[in-house]
Amino acid sequence: MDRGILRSKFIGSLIGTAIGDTLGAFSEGWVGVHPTQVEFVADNQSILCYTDDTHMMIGVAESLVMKQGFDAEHMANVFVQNYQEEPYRGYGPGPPRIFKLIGLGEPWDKAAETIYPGGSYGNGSAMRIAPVGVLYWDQPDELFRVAHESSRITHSHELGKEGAALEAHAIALATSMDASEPFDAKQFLDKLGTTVQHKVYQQRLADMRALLYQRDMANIVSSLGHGIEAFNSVPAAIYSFLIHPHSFEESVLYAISLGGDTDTIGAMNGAISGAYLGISSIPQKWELKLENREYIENLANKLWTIYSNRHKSH
Ligand code: AR6
Ligand code: MG
Repeated sequence: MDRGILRSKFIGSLIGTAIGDTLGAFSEGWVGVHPTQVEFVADNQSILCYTDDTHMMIGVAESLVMKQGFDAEHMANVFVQNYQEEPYRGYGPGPPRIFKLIGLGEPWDKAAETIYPGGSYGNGSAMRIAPVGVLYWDQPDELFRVAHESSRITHSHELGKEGAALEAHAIALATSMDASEPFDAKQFLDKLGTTVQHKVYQQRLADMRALLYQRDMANIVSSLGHGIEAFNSVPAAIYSFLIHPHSFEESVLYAISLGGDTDTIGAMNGAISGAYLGISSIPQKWELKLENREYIENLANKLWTIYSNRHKSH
């Protein structure tokens, strides 16, 4: 693939996460939201401020860049430090409790197991996974290992880890594909299906396939969910991309219109759509208003450099 296009996909996925997050932030918890409402709110803001979804995605990227790859303990400490600096970002209930324990000296791989039976299956580890999805898009073993292990820091439940891995896989696939070629949603689902382990996610993939032909919104929400749990939000984000592969704007607005955990479904959708279509697909009217846009773009470029160096040495 052309290197310029590939680099643009790295940037598109990180900025896409942030745009989906900022656009969906005001309607979190709503039953549904009309796309024109989302546009209206965005048009009337001078800065599009992001929430914990993007803040944690930044933490993932910062750690990958500083360590030139994945180091779980380092990433955990970056999360803790970022949270201490900006605790007002709207974090879910679990992570701040884990960060406190790690701050008190609890090992990174033990703290997450102390909250919720079996650990958390919230969507908090899938929403931040874009840097992993692009950096390891062509290394499936590393992609899945790092998705699972990075999830474990805060979301150690099997369903939490698998949600992060499914979202990472969708981002990696989107990165690998040439957006000028015809898009085949069924093939995309087939590929995702090859790595999905748990029955809950297998069922969601089957539901997505059936819903490609029957696009009733109430049915989509009742089958795929729009909640805070990974299995009730990652599928909605992927599905919204599958039925709008050629437009970042339509894809993200649709994902948010499903209601529920709108910022997170928007962020996870934006990560996939941005990875498929590249940064140029993201409307300037939003991109230019994004809080800390240059910083996020810099992180994407640094991930790109790590990726490029890895390929030079082979
Ligand atoms: N058993 C029962 N409920 C659970 C379990 C479990 N094992 N795991 C999670 N939940 P959390 P997050 C429920 O706290 O994933 C921000 O607003 C439980 O109700 O780990 O980081 C972002 O925008 C728990 O409170 O947080 C995202 O929308 C909830 O799932 C969201 O928060 C979330 O899990 C991310 O939250
Ligand atoms: Mg959310």
